Parts: sequence; structure tokens; C-alpha cells
Amino acid sequence: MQRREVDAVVVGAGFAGMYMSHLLRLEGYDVQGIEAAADVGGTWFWNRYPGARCDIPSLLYQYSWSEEIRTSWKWSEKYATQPEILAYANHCADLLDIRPLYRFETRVTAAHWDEAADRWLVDTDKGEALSARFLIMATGALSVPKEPDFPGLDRFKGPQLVTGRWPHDPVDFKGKRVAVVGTGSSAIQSLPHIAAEALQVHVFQRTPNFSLPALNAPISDEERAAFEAAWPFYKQAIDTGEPGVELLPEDWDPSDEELAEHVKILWNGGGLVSTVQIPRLTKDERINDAACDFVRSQIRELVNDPVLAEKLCPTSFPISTKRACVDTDYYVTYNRDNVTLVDLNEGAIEEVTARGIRTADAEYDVDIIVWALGFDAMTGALTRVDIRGEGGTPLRQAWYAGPAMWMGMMVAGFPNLFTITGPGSPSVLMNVILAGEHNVEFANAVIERMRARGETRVAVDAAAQEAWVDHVRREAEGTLFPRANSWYMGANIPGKPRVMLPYVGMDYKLRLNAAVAADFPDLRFEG
Ligand code: N01
Repeated sequence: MQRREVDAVVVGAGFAGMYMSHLLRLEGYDVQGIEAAADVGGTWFWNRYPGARCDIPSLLYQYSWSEEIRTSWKWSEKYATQPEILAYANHCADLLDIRPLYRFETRVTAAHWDEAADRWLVDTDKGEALSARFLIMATGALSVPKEPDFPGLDRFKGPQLVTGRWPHDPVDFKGKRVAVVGTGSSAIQSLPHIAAEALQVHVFQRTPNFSLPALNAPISDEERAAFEAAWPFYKQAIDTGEPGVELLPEDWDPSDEELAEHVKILWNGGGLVSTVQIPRLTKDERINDAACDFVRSQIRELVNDPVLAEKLCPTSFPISTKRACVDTDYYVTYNRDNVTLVDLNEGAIEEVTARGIRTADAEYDVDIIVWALGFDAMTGALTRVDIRGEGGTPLRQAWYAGPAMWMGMMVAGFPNLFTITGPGSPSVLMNVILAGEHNVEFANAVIERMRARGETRVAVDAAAQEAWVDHVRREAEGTLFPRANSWYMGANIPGKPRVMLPYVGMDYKLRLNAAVAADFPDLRFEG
């Protein structure tokens, strides 16, 4: 078969993919980008459900590498809405003139390593056959929605909507009876909007979640100016891996009273940043318990019906071991007359019927079902592609017992492949736009070194990979994360190995910088 030869295939036109494609083109490489969506934006292209917003302050949720982009964009709110973030992605794409590099509405179906040529043979669902020296998977950590698999799905007469693949045209909930299934961030953000319009909403909850108030607000000119003034400090923190916010010492040892007072910062609108400002929150049971108690006390304050409030109080996992949500009016929405909570612990969903959802207890007649069931996180987008490395080994097989990889970016036996924000990197535990930048810049540094020395093949050393996987596991074992049935642990997808997927260590960027400075001691170059 005749294959079109390029230097690199970049899969994904989210923020990481766009940056990777831009850098490679800048350096004169022939890049082919491939994107399943009709346009750029990655997760923000797909997650158009009402109320979708970032949970990192907008001023920080943007590219750090381009002065031109930063200074030409004005965020309007503390936590930007999905339309504004998508507009920002489009603004970046316009400034970078990135679209000509991409084939949109195209999926990579297979990528096989050609050992004789040191190239990836890449096939797409549009019949295109490519041969690329490098394959960069910038496919996102949360890009494969978890599909509902209840019996009777086809029988339901009304629309069924998946939050992670929301229609482009606005959905009219007016006068409708709606089922929202799931109580993760997607449901927590969308429920207040859906409830404000709908006739009736039934929320199907299996596990209540901790959610922190966004206290969202417009960004004032003064705040914008202060951010710009502090930008050199933030940028340095980003580049060096410093936290960028003031932190108490890790060995902080508060009295019970001091602790109870300090955890109140969870209600100051800092959201996920506030969780980072509580030392050892995800390591120390006493500290975590205090934070849980405080948030539960706030839920009881907000929800009028005490029985309902108890049902909304999480008790089965430590706070932050599932990603905490950041909401606007989530808990108070349950005070509305048109919102009911269906506690699936009292009767699980048995089937979907023509008229709605039937649990072990009752049948709920609805006009629309919203499935907010989450994602096959971090590995899903990678294992869905038929990626085969040396000896024809499928990635799915190599990862049968859990993702084995080095720094979340490279996989032994899969040369010249880079996974951006992959499992084994901090990825979703940090600002994911910045996590993407770190990985893109690292991949770029490797590729540039190879060009300088005329090398055609780079592979990670198997022992180095083993050491990294072991380190990721041990770091996670030193925390409370393994106690939650979370998507971090792969626990939300039946049959997925139970492994902590993101790297919890705080030294990742330092390690990346050290690897570059030492000329990549864990990588083997040939050619
Ligand atoms: O998904 P989730 P999400 N029967 O996995 C329930 C990011 N994000 O899309 O907990 C019944 O958190 C499941 O119940 P349980 C963010 O990183 C960011 O909401 O497994 N229920 C849970 O309640 C976030 O963490 C933003 O018992 C079932 C829900 O579905 C990540 O995406 C906004 C079920 C899934 O919650 C995922 O969030 C939105 C079943 N069979 C998302 N299967 C921002 O703010 C699953 N559930 C940027």
C-alpha cells in the first residue's frame, strides 16, 4: 500500500495537540494532525452540556507558552464557561493557523510500528494511510465517555443525552421531565441549569460527591492587571514545577481547633486550589476527616430537608480522593420542588423502559434521560486504537494488568511514541493545559535531539519504565487515593485494572527538567 510519508502524526486538536503540531511545524517538520471532532477544542468541543465550566481559575487555565495568545485574550469570568473556553481554543487555532495541519472528523484506527523503517504506519477511518517517524497521542485523559449499559436502552422513546458528547443545538428542557443519572462534576454542573428549566428532574445517585462552591464572578480590570503583574512569577513556577500558590509546610501539625478553622478555606471560592492549601489532605486521615466533616456540615446547612441532606453527604471515601467538584448552586437545587433524589443504594437501576427508568423500587416516567456517567479515563482513548509496538505487541496487551509506562509519556517496546498527559503523569491532578505543555515540550526536546544527531529511533529503557511504574504505585500507596472507587483508580469501568492512574508526586516537572538537562538517561537512541 502506498503510504504518505510525514515526520509526525499528532492525534488530537485539543490544547496539547495544537501546541505539539505548532511546535513541530515551527521547526520545519512535516506534521499531519488528526482529530475526531469537526474542529479544535478537545474536551471543550464535546462537553457542551448546560453549566459546563472549568474548575481551575480561567486566568491560569490557558497556554503559558505564548505571550501573544495570553495578551490577546480577555477572560470574562473567574471560572470560564465551556463556550468561552471553546472560543479561546478557536482563538488559539486562528492565531497559530493550526487548522490546515489537521484532518477533522477523522479517527486513527490503527498505528503499527514498522521495525525495518523505524516508522509508525498509521491508518484512519477515512482510508488514509500514513507513515510517520513519530506518533504523538494527544488524545486527552477524559475523552471516551462511559456508555450506559442498562437493559432496555433502545426501548426509551425520548432523547438520551450523554454529557461528554452533548448535541450542538441547545436542548429544550422546558416543561420536560428529566432523569439525570450520575452525580459527578458533569451532573453537578448541569443539574442547576436543567432544574431551572425542566418541569421535573429525578437525579439518580449511587455515590454522593464532595462539591465546593465556585463563588464565580466576573474578572475585574484590577484583578486582570494584578494577574499580569504577577505573571512572571507564575510562569517561573510553571516552568520549574513550583506550586505557584502559598503553601503551609508539609509537616504542618495543627491542633484540632486550628485544623477545623483552616479547612474552612474550602468554602472561600478557591475550589481545587483551596484543597492544595491544606497540607497532607490526601495523605493524613485526621486532616482529611476534618475537611470531610466541614464540607458535610455545609451541605447540611444548604439542604433544607435533613434526610435528603444526609443522602447528599459523602461518607464512603476521603475528600479529594475523587476529584472534588466546584459548583454553582448544586446543593440548594435540591430545595426546589421539581427536583428529587433517587438513592440507588435503596434500589439500583434495573432497566430503561419505553417511559423512563425502572429501579428495584419504582418506575420514573421521564421525557429525556441525561447520562452523566463519566469516562474511561486516561487509558481509554489510547487502548481503543489498535496500537502495536515491537514484535506486533498490542498496547492493550502490554497494559493488560494496568498501564506500564515511563513518566506517563513513553512505553517500553513502543518506540517513537509519545502519549501526552498519559497515565503515570500528573495529568488530571494538575492544571491539565499546563500538564500538556510540559509533556509536549519534553517530546519536542527528544525529537530535536534526535534530529541534531541523525537518530531515527528512541525507546524507553525497560528497567527505567519498571522503576517508574513502581514509583507511581508506591507514591499512591502512601496516600488515601486507593480508598476511593474513583476513575483515578480505574474503578468506574468494569474489568479495568485497579491502579492509580495519575502520578501523585509533586516533583514531576523537576524530573522532566532533570531528564532533559542530563540528555535523557532513561531513553535509548538509535539510528
Ligand atoms: O464523571 P464521574 P463526570 N449506575 O466519573 C455514576 C472532569 N470534569 O463526567 O460514583 C449508576 O465523576 C457515578 O457513580 P459512582 C473532572 O475531572 C471536569 O461527572 O461510580 N451510576 C458518578 O456519580 C471529573 O472528575 C469538569 O457510584 C453510575 C457519575 O456516574 C471528570 O471529568 C466538569 C453508573 C460519574 O461521575 C469526570 O466527571 C465535568 C451506573 N452504572 C467533568 N456508572 C470541570 O469542572 C457511573 N455512575 C472542568
